[in-house]
Amino acid sequence: MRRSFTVLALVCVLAAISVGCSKQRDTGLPAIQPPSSTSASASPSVPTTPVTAVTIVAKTIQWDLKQLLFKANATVTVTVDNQDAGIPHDFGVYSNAARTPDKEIDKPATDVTGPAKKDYTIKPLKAGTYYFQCDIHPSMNGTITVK
Ligand SMILES: [Cu+2]
Repeated sequence: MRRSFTVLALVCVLAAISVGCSKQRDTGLPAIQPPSSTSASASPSVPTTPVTAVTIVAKTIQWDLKQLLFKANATVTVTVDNQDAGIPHDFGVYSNAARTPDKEIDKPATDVTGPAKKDYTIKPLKAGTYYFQCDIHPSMNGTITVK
């Protein structure tokens, strides 16, 4: 009698645990993901091949890429995929992070208000390290390596 009560109690505890688990799974909320920038999938954000065209996504006032690799002495098309509804972004290139006006190499003529895409044509750059940012949100910035 005592033994069966113990077994029954154990079954109840297990049932409670599994119900608790399934409740957690059924919240309808998306699973919590580790930040992509610090996860093991670092390879997409650190390019290894210089390109003449790249798409950069603006979402929640952040770029998805912090490092770009451009081909030297070639016109490069940067497609800004602005996924922030009602928020404008643009893409400016500077010689350094001080980004004072005289250091600006490629000033964007217009911005793009999301959700929408816009191509920015970057004039040929010599090999070296440059800086990019959204002029509207300077915290959206990163490094361009040209080689
Ligand atoms: Cu912006």
